[in-house]
Amino acid sequence: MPDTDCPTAVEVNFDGLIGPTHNFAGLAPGNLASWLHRSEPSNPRAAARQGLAKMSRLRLIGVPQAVLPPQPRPNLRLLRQLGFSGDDANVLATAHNQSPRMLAIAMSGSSMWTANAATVCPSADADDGRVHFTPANLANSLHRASETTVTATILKRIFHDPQFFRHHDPIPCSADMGDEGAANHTRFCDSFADPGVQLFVYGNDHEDDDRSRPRRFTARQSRAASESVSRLHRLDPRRVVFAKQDPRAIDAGVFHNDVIAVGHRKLLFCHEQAFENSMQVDDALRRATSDQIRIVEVPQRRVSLDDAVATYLFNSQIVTAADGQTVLIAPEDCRRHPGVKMLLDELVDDGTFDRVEFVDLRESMNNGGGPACLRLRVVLMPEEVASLAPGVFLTVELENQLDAWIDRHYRDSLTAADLADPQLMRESYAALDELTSLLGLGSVYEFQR
Ligand code: SUG
Repeated sequence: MPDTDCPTAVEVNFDGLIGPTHNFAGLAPGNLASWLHRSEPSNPRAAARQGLAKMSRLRLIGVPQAVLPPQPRPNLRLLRQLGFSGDDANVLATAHNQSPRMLAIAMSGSSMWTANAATVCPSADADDGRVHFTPANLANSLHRASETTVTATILKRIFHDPQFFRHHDPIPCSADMGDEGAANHTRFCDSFADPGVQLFVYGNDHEDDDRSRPRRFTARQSRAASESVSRLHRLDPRRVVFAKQDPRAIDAGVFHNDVIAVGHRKLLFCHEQAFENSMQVDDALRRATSDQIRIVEVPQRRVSLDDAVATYLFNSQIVTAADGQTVLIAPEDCRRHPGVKMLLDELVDDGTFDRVEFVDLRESMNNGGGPACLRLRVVLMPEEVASLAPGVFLTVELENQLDAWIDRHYRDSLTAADLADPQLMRESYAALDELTSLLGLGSVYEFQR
């Protein structure tokens, strides 16, 4: 747990623990990796270990790190809502026979990507001085939309004190109100305790004409949803910027803005094709931050859009380590790509980053989730930190316990045929039941009641 005597705010990374049913089902619209790896066997144990190793690395360099538990899978409630009936084993078997896709949806481990869990704005930015949470409605796909209710429960359980935290309902779900959370939201500030400037990035706007819509894939985030979140969070409109994704980027596989841009404190690191009108976006950000922002825009001739998507360069995390260094936590794929590696070396030489660390997240990456997808950033004042359920902070002790817990409960291979196995359901529920007590959260899931 971060030192609560320290008078300043901290940015805590809440990473999603990768759950025991992590699998590759090709469910995600516009996500090239998910499609490319569909039906391959997954390795949930390696996946969870890779995620935990990243958290461990951040903890070791002095970045406050916490854990969000996975969703209960199989999602039997969903399968019953879809008309599969009988006892649990029968529900799974019928879903497998009649609609393997629906079974995969009910087994998805997609809640690991907590950048899509919610949009969060710190108390320094809201006019009521509270931290605001809006769970993402994830309206674009059923496997993701069915995360919202449990996500809201978990967030309310951890951030439970109404004196400090305000939890909103998700934005009402409809095709034109998609909200995918913090993956399309970035906050800029000097020190974390200062009021920040928020950038909300959307892909669709009801005023779009044919030229400004992607042709191949659907834009997942709507302007109307982003505007609603900014109103709900009681932000100062002079400190909010809305920017539209370049539709060509969406068609190249940029299904969230965090696949093409990442910000930290006063730095925006992005690809030149991140936004439809980059110059306007840059100007608006400079105005809102009183020229306090540094924008490092990588040109297409240095890294093509396709290479940005393939390496997930911009899905790196930028963090300030305890020694004050600015560290880029990048996927291993960036080290292996000569052009991207050369760019990163130059960015260290020119002082943009003090160093780059590479992390192996193969299992998550194969479903389109890099380092930044796996974390939800929450900026907290010391008294807000002190009010949280303490068991969610990653300590050496919790890390060892989680390591042993993964070992005890996780399989090292899952195929589509395994998803209907009632034994996998029992293993998954037993693992999650144990996890909520490890994290000190009490009972969270319906199956625990
Ligand atoms: O919504 N993949 C997720 C990946 C989300 C990554 N998050 C951020 N960029 N912040 C998605 O596309 C794949 C599931 C499957 O195919 O089995 C999936 O849902």
